Amino acid sequence: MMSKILALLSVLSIASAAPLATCPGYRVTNVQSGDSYLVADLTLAGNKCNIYSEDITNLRLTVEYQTDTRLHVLIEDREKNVYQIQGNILPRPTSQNSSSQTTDLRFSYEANPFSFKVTRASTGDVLFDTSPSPLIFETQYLRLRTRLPPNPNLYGLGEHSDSFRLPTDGYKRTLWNSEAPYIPQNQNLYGSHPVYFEHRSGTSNKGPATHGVFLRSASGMDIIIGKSDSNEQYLEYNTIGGVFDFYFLAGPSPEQVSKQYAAAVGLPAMMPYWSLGFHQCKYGWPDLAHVKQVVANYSAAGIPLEAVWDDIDYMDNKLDFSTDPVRYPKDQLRKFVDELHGKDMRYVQILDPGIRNKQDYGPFKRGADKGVFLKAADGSWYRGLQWPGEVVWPDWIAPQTKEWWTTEILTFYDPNNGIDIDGLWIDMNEASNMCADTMCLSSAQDMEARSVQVHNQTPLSPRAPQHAAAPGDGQHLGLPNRDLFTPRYQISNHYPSLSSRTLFTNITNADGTTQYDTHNLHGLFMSLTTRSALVARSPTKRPFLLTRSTFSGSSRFAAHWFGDNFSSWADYRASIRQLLSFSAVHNYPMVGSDVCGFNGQAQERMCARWAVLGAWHPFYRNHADVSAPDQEFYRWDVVKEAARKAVGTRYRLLDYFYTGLHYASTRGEVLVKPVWYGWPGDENTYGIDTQFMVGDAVLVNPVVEDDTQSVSFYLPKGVWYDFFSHDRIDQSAGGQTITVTGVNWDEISVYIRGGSILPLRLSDSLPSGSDAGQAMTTKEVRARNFEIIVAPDANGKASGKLYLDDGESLDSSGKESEIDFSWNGKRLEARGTFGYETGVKVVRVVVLGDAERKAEGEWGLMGSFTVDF
Ligand SMILES: *[C@@H]1O[C@H](CO)[C@@H](O)[C@H](O)[C@H]1NC(C)=O
Ligand SMILES: *[C@@H]1O[C@H](CO)[C@@H](O)[C@H](O)[C@H]1NC(C)=O
Ligand SMILES: *[C@@H]1O[C@H](CO)[C@@H](O)[C@H](O)[C@H]1NC(C)=O
Ligand SMILES: CC(=O)N[C@H]1CO[C@H](CO)[C@@H](O)[C@@H]1O
Repeated sequence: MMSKILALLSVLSIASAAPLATCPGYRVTNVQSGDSYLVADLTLAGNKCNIYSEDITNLRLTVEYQTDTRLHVLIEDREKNVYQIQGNILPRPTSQNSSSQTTDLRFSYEANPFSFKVTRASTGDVLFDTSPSPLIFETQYLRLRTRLPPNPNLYGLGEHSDSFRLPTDGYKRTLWNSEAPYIPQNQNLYGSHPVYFEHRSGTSNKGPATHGVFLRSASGMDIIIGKSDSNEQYLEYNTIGGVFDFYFLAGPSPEQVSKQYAAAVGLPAMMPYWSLGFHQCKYGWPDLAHVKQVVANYSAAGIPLEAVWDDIDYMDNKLDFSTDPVRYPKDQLRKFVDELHGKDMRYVQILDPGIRNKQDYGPFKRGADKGVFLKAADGSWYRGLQWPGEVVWPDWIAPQTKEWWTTEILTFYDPNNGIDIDGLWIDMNEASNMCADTMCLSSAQDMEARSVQVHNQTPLSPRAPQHAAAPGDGQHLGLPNRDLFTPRYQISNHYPSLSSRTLFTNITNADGTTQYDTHNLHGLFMSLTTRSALVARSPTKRPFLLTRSTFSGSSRFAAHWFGDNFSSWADYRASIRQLLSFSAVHNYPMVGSDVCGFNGQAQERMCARWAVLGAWHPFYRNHADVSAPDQEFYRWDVVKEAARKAVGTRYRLLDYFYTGLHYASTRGEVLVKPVWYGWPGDENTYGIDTQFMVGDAVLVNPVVEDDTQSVSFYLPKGVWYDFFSHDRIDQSAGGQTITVTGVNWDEISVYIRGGSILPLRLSDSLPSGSDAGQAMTTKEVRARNFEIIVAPDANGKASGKLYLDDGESLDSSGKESEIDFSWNGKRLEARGTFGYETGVKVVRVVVLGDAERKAEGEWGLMGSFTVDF
């Protein structure tokens, strides 16, 4: 009896008693440095503390002054066995060998115990300082803490639905990609973006400055922001693997940090022009006849509908690459898509990663023949549960998977005899597994409810996974001999364990890495593979792809929506916070929420407000769950009117959005930004997450309270013009909170910032001179003439830009126009390059002000021009 109790006690002491502070840390030896780098050995400075696993004795430190604004600090195991993200999925930023004498970010260290600081040379500000506690680097637990100034302004670390500026005490961000119905706050959601921006307001002799910290790690982790017992502010990384691979980004302006982050993880993909149109989708449309009615009813309501989306309803028994023979017969679906194309409309379908494992199912059979699916240890396919029933999952890392997936896409979506889609939507790619527990044992009810075939075997095999490469080969494939299923440090996943509702973390990938290390990259790998299949299908066209699960760098391949939210005012507000985090911090411009909410019943006024708000998000799609009532905009009078006006306004601004996307995809500029990006010295702006800027010219202030018609918002310093009435507000003396009342359900407060020039499409003007009325498709928008809105600043000056191309070519080089407008108080000048051939003209110039001025005429967009007032 006694001995048993003792044994139990000793187990407990390993698990919880050893205080983290007793860990010895590391000491620095063998330092070598040059003007642009420093390398050193780190060696455990005492006895192993083995808190959650085993301390790694020998580490290597590499510091690179990569550019004048990017500092790389890598702490890795000397043997290079610990997993690091594959370079082909997220290429490493390379060093330009900047000089440590000229960069703004300086690295310094303490040798024993090792800690380091990153200091901004120009101000002496310490940006990162790991001295509060010793570095812990174990086989399955890593910890690093940095000291921060009190109550720092921190942003990012998504995907989450929390406040845009993160809480600073008792706050934990868990990064572990997961299906997350109802996008709960304070929990891990579908994607992982281990990057934060910190903004400092400056002091009387130092200006405001922002910097960024990107941890290039796909490991599951908890990032804790809090205050120590001695009330010292900190941010602490607790990961279950990987290495500490930091990129520090100097800014100093927030927009510069965004650009530096884009340079580190890759620029977002340029989107086709049409994808800025309005999209409608619904899970649960019963049949094709119903979908046709939706299209007809939008048309009858006079609301422009650009793209129709089909959720899994179109599939035969929810199988990828199939159509339901009764409800969506293939020949009729083909005819429907042709009809849509005839009306210049678009069609998008969903695909899921789970592949039904049935011998007579072609995609499975062909995949199995090529060996593309993840395997259990005994060599059988690793199985789980998804919409079609029992499924297997592609190993996106296996080279033959790309070939197989591309062939399936080329065949099923062959324009000549298949479904001629315009884009694809990939879902459930966290990956989501519907088994209620890790062993798939208590799933019978789940499955019955979904009327899928019962699966009565555990999807596992008993033997341990085999590494494709031998341990100790120094290839970053992951340490051998870890507990890949139940690591002792448990991150705060919102499901009970790491493997709950996803793929088992002890599954081995084709290259020898394991799901334990690559889990957070599943959506990224699937996005890369699917995008490349779309390019193979239409080699000269820009693909359109939407993904649910993301990681840093996913915007190179796909757009993103914020997942399965709720039809509530709370989630209407959450969409703004998510928009800001993704667009401004996560380098993700093409994003939006399910407008009017995915789950639950949309209420008329809320849906009207959301229809209007959604029109100011880059990606604009109404979508709802099978369990939710229909919520197409035309179903309520108030919403119908709101949507008609909102889409009309959006379509006038479509080239403004498109220009923003172009510069996001070529220069890393930020399309949607928080107010503080424009006023980094104004502390009133730092916490704002109910307003946003689209580009530099437009401030959007939606009504955010439930069921009200008034809104209070902050109007920062400057001259402003109401977008709709053109009324001028002079706020030059300083920012102020403004209250606007009587905002109808179809209205929204939008201001143009003084100093901007906005090119807008005219709804009623064609080059032929005839009046065409509201453009119903983006193709019609592209045929409309422009008016140029000049909004002078306090000095009477303004500038702006316009980018034009054919809207769909993958490579537009030589066929683009990049036009810079400037206004000096008397003359508008348009200069730039004019490679895009267009008959569309500027037919009106409006100079805003207390006395508005207008010039009408015809100015072509194939060369420079001036307009004098
Ligand atoms: C930077 O220095 C390294 C090491 O000397 C060298 O291999 C690399 O080519 C250099 N890179 C550039 C961009 O000069
Ligand atoms: C379309 O409108 C017609 C006429 O109002 C209505 O009967 C029908 O139910 C609507 N269908 C859909 C799918 O909205
Ligand atoms: C993964 O871990 C579970 C739980 O211990 C175990 O049942 C299973 O056999 C393991 N699978 C592999 C492939 O090692
Ligand atoms: C971000 C947010 O407010 N999410 C909410 C979505 O809806 C569910 C259910 O109503 C809430 O639990 C979440 O908090």
